[in-house]
Order: sequence, then C-alpha cells, then structure tokens
Amino acid sequence: MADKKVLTVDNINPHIRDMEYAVRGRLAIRAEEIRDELAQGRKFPFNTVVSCNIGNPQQLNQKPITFFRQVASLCENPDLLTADKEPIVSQLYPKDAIDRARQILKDIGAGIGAYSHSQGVPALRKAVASFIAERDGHPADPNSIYLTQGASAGVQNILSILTENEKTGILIPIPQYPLYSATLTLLGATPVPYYLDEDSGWSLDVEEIRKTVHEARSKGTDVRALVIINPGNPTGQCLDAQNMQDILTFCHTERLVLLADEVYQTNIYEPEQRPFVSFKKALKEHPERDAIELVSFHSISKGMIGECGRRGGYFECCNLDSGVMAQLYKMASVSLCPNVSGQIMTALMVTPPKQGEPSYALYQNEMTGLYESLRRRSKKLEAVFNDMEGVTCQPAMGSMYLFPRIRLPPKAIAKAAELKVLPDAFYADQMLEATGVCVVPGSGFAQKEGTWHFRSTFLPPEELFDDFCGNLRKFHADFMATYN
Ligand code: DCS
Repeated sequence: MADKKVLTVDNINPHIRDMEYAVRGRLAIRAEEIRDELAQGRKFPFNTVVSCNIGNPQQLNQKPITFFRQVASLCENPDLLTADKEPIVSQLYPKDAIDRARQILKDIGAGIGAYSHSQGVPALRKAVASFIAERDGHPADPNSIYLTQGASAGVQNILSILTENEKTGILIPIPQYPLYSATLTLLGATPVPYYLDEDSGWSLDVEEIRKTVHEARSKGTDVRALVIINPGNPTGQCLDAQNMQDILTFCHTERLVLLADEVYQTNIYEPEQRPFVSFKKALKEHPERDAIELVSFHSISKGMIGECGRRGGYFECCNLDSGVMAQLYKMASVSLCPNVSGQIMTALMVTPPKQGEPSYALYQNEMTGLYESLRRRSKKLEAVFNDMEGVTCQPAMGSMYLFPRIRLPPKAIAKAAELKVLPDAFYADQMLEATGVCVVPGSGFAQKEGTWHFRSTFLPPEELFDDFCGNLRKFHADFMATYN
C-alpha cells in the first residue's frame, strides 16, 4: 500500500476525468510525437507537420503586427524610454509607438510587473469602451467591461457564475467549440445542445431552439442561457441582422441570458453580403434593449492579430443584475488580475494607429495584406474540399476554419470499428500519417448523428498553400481508392 499514490485518476475530481477537448486531443499529441521523430531523423512521407487543428496563426509563421509589438516591447522595457536613450530609441521606434508606450505606462501607473485592478486597468478598459461605442454607435460603460486572459477565461467565469447546480442548462450549438462542453462538464452543469443546419449554411432556426428549450425544461433542466458563436467555430457562418433580432426576442420571451462569443468579428470574408453585427449593437436596436441580459466576448487571439500566446481579451456585460456584477467582481478579484501584457495588447487591438500617425500606413498594409491572404486561402481550400469525391463544404463567411462533410465508404467505417475509433477520427489519423497535416475530427465538436466531418484551419502560409492543398487532394483520392 505504501507505494500507492494518494491521488490517482480514480479519485480525482470526476468532472475533470470526464472533460474532453479535441482541439488539443489524441491526434494533436500524435502530431507532436511525429514532429519530434522527424527532428530525430525518422522518415515519414512528408517533411513537416502542419498544425491545422488549432487557430494559432503565429505558430504557422504569421508575422505579428509591427506597431503592437513595438509598443509592447517598450512597455516591457521602460528603460528604453529614459531621456538619455532617446537618440538611439527614436531611430529604432516610430514616434507614435514611443508616445503610445509612454501613455500606456502612465495609465498603468505601477508598471506591468504590478497587479492591476482586478477588472483590468481602468484606462485600458476605457479604451475598450470607446472601441465598442465606435463600432456599434452606442455607448459602452468601462465598469461593465472585464479584461481577461483570452476569451476562454471570460467564458469560464461566466459559465461558472451561471451554474447554480447540476440542473442548470446552457444551450450550446452543435457543432460547437469544445471550450463550452468541456467547461460545462467541469462545472457539472447540463449542456443543452441545439443544432445548426448544415444545408442552409449552418443557419440557426429560433423555432428549433425553442422546441429544444421546452423539451429540456419539461424534463426538469433549468435552461438559463444561450451560447452563440458568431462568426461560427467550427462552422464559419455569420448571422444576419434579422436573425439576431429574432434571437434577442427569443431570449427575452424564454428568459435566457445571451452569451455572444464574437472572437472572430474581424475575420469576415463576405463583408457586403454578410457583415459582422455585434449582439451589443443588435441589442441596442431591440425594443427590450434595457431588459435582455447579454455578455459578449472578444479576444486578441484571432482576427489578423493572432496574439494567442499573450492571453488577452475582454467581455462586456449588459443588463446584468447589480448583485451579480458584484459577485463577478469578487470572482475576478480572487485571481487578482488578468496578465498586464495581455491587457496592453487588448488595448492596442482596439486603438490601432490612426490616419496621419507615422505607423498608420504600415499597420494598414499589414492588416489588409493578412486579411486578403486569409480570404484567398479560405476560398481556395473550400474549392479543394468541394472538388473531392464525397465531400461537401460550406463557405467560411467568417472565422479561420472550414468544416467539410465527408461521406466515408462502408469499408472505411468497418476499418474504424475494427480499430475502435470513430470513422472521422480514423480519417483524420490516416491524413496525419500520410501528409503530416493535423486536423480535428468532427466528433470533437459534435455533429448530427450519422454525419462525419473534420475541421481544418486555412492558416498554412500562402507560399506553401498549393502544396498543402495538393497533399490533401492526393491523400483523399488514395483513401477513397483504398476503401471504396
Ligand atoms: N471562443 C471561440 C469561438 C474560439 O474559437 C476560441 C479559440 C476561444 C473562444 C478562446 O480564445 P482565447 O482564449 O485565445 O481568446 N479557438 C480555439 C480553436 O478552435 N482553435 O484554436 C483555439
């Protein structure tokens, strides 16, 4: 008995044991192993592993936005801002980057090595509020904004405060980004899945959700919030303004808090046909603008910025009860504060260089270049998928992913059963071993029963994109030839 550990997998928090997160699951772990084996000289049919399982742009060589890093680096090393260094530093950094860093350090006061206000530095929250006001044409209150370590931390906090007990039900889309299902498992709350309709471009039918709510309530689930990911992950759809009004009315009549995950709000690829509208703006245009409870999330990880590793973002609360707001503040204060570097990047995201400032042209160039390239890559990969035998793929109106549906031959399904893996996981395993491309099987996001998908980012660098597409085409043709 002496060598038996006190803590074992059998006696840990069972919610953690049950939690699943496929974006960094078994396949991603195997991809890392292959990466190590390649480095040690082992031969594979490819030279590099391409991580298309995760929306992590800088891992796939996307360059950071110059101005943001200039300001961030000066904030990290305020020694560079002393008068004696000015002659050197002014040659290395544009004046607006220097001025901005000075201003941010002044706003922060104690410097970035000190804990800040638990909600985030007030001046940086004010910058976020101004951004929201300008984006939506309606004011925002800095005291209703929390700066967070990525949107993930905000979502976890809000789901946590929403969970009264195991009967608490939260509506999550299927397919969904597994942060939601995983967090609800951890909290012991009840996920209430509602389905997006693939054939109509992953659209959301309010009447279908209403049926789901009534059914769950009739079985004793206390459904109290609706999660909407817009633009969608993994599905890439973008909601239209009328649909959003209907969703708000639905939340009001069914008494639901609306959680709007808007981390892909600048990854919009059909801006004329389907521009991004924030739920905050939609709320302000709704007759029940002062009643409907809304929390919306944003992040520095996505867009053209892709500063995933810095962990920054925010959420804004509208119409929440003041007592709940006080409890939310208490929760944030237990973690002391979000990391200050992430707060700085969040503030930079919302206040980029303006026209007339020295860094404006370069900033615009970098952002537009990245945006156009992402858009081209999304269209190219979509066409490649739609050209494959048995594959259909809805366009990405937004986000960083495509989620093609694959119709697998019976022989492939039988082989997967023999190996005791799901058919889409088998397909993704084979793809990784043949091409080095790591994707996520659709089962990691949940999908309509009997359908199989996978999710791939379109983030591989443009100069390698044709090779990447060619490898996928060849793999799929070989796979179908083997199992047909
Ligand atoms: N919400 C959605 C819809 C996301 O896709 C992600 C990250 C997050 C929240 C959390 O992001 P941050 O915590 O970094 O702000 N997307 C994951 C994904 O599917 N691939 O990469 C990470």
